[in-house]
Amino acid sequence: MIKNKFIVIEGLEGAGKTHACIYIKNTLNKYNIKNVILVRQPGSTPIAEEIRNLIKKNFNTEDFTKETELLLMYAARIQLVKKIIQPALKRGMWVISDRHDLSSLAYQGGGLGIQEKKIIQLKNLFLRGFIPDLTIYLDVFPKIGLKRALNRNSLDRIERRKLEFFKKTRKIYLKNTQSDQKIIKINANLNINTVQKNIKKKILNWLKQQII
Ligand code: Z5A
Repeated sequence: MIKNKFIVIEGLEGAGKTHACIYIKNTLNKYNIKNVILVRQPGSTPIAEEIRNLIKKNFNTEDFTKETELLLMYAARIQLVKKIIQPALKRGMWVISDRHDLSSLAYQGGGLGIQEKKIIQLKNLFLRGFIPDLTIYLDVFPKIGLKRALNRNSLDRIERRKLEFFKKTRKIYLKNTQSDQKIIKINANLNINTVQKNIKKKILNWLKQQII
């Protein structure tokens, strides 16, 4: 038997997170874990989706301060955690989230330069000890990820930032994912079939360790 879990997928745009979330859900289903919900951050509740639209919107007359951007990310996160994720976990559901708090450390910390300790204070204040059971970090070079994102749609406000922003973001992802036992790093520069094969191998191995 395996207790239900909270799994997070992290990475830059175009890393393949959305694909990975669906792929992991299907893999769990095949192993008879059927009670799985997918969420995304920011978003996945009516209020958090409104915040998402606001964050992604290009304003011609005014830009967000970096602090506003961080607080909006956290507002959406808390809304989702309290309204959907924690109640679902309590009901015995598995939850897979496309992004979580590592995104704020990487984007608003690494990319925008907000001090890490301030972001961690925010995390401790509102998320307290609530942490994912497993995080899969899909590591992609910014140039490759942005090219994939650009092939798919027009760029939103954050995606329009310079390559340097995403290099700094990736640097912090790499720093924060290197020595945590609950984080698995996958090379997402490879073709999608190889990435999926590697995700499956890691997930199945991890599941074996979760049997109680
Ligand atoms: N953000 C933040 O700043 N701080 C925070 O705390 C949080 C978020 C939570 C969310 O936008 C934005 O919010 C995001 C970070 C910021 N902004 N940026 N920039 P989003 O949800 O719209 O964007 P995203 O999270 O970056 O997702 P994405 O662009 O949709 O990328 P993805 O989910 O990682 O990739 P995908 O949709 O699975 O695949 C993208 C395309 O690449 C698609 O055409 C695939 O077929 C292709 N793909 C995927 N994998 C491969 C491989 N391996 N090879 C070739 N092609 C591939």
